[in-house]
Amino acid sequence: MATLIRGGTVVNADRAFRADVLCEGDKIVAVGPDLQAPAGAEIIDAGGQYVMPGGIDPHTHMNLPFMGTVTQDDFFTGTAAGLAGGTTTIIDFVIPSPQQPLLEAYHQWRGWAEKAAGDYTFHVAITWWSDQVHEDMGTLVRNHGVNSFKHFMAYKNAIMADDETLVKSFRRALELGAIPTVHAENGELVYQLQQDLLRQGITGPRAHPLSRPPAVEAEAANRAIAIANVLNTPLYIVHVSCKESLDAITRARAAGQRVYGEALAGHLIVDDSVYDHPDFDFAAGHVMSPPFRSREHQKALWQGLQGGNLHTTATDHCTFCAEQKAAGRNDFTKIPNGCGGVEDRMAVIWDEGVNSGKLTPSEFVRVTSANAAQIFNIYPRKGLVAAGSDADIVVWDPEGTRTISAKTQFAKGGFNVFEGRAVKGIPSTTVAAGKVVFHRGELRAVEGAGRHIDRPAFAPVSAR
Ligand code: URQ
Ligand code: ZN
Ligand code: ZN
Repeated sequence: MATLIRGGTVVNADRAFRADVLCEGDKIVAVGPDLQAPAGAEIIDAGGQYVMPGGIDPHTHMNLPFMGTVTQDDFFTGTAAGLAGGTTTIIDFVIPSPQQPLLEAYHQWRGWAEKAAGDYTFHVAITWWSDQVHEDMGTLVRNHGVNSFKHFMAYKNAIMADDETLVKSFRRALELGAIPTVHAENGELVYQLQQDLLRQGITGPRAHPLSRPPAVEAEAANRAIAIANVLNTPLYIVHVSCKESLDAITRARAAGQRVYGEALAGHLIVDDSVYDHPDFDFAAGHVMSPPFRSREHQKALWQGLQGGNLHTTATDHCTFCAEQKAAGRNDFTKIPNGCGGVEDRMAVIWDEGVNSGKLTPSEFVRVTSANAAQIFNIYPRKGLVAAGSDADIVVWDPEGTRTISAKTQFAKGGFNVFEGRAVKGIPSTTVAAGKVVFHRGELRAVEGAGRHIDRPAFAPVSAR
């Protein structure tokens, strides 16, 4: 089975150039001018379009059991929605319950992911600590292609990692050549501010951002950076939402520390005025953590991407429907935290980033695909259009337009934080593992076609 993508401009993180792309099986076999199509090949006309590496979303939660319920998108519907938006690989999360053996949780998630339509791989969360957790981290790195371990510094009385767990886990990650990642919010401060607000009778979605101000995120970002610095580990901070956290990353990087930052498409576009909306479903639909911030923070995050202090864009795709969000109608702390975005990430970042001149097409590829591939050690298999790389490609029509709406999306949950946004620049075709899985609005995702992607450990470095 061959696919020839003809007449386009290939855009990689380093350069853009006119070339055809020939895929055979699940690999790119040739990139160059005037390639000939083998008999029976599917031909994609990419004239006037960009041919880019398939998007990598390094932060999703398909089929997540959370806050007493389970997300609307499972691994099939979530990855299929990603394919429709040009994202061909997701990095999801195994999140063991406290005291749950890591390997038991890992195999549970692997089972759920077998229905995926696109490629996937997992960060594993460290939500508790024991000698067995220490051992299991080694097994996951050596035998299961895990090279990143997540730590929730928020969600007290649930999955929050305290400082002892952070220090022991970061140290273990270093021994194993794996990278620690964090959800940086001070869970104790969130909890106390939540109780304060409830005591004052402030129970609606508007209280959500009041219980998690930027300073609560920045404290945790600074603390994680300090721990990583003392232990000499790299650090990846997920969903950096505010200027204060970005400034902490910028300071650390300027001092030579290896810290990476992730920005969510939602946090780059949506501001906290959504919480003022009188309709509960609308405001609750935007409840996620960290919350959407006031407008100056979006400006700072874009500058972070432009300046190289934020490295990847993600979505934290974690969809709940209105009925599920209504669990918190009388108590905002019970609104399941999470929003969608896996289907729209690339289009909104192109529309807001490239069309405005903030990002070049190559910088767009860097922050939607190549950087995530390099940071999590699957480059150049992923994140590059070149012979030998996986045939994961998005043909991007810079003149194409669409209006984003929950009414027309493939993702589940019936809500979209980008509702009504007209975007210019959209995928015309997505190729995953060499097969056309999306073409001009027609989704051809196949349940179970996605593969688990092993991510090798980095060369272990000596602890200080
Ligand atoms: O915190 C996360 O990343 C997960 C639980 C999704 N929910 C959210 O509000 N971000
Ligand atoms: Zn998080
Ligand atoms: Zn998340």
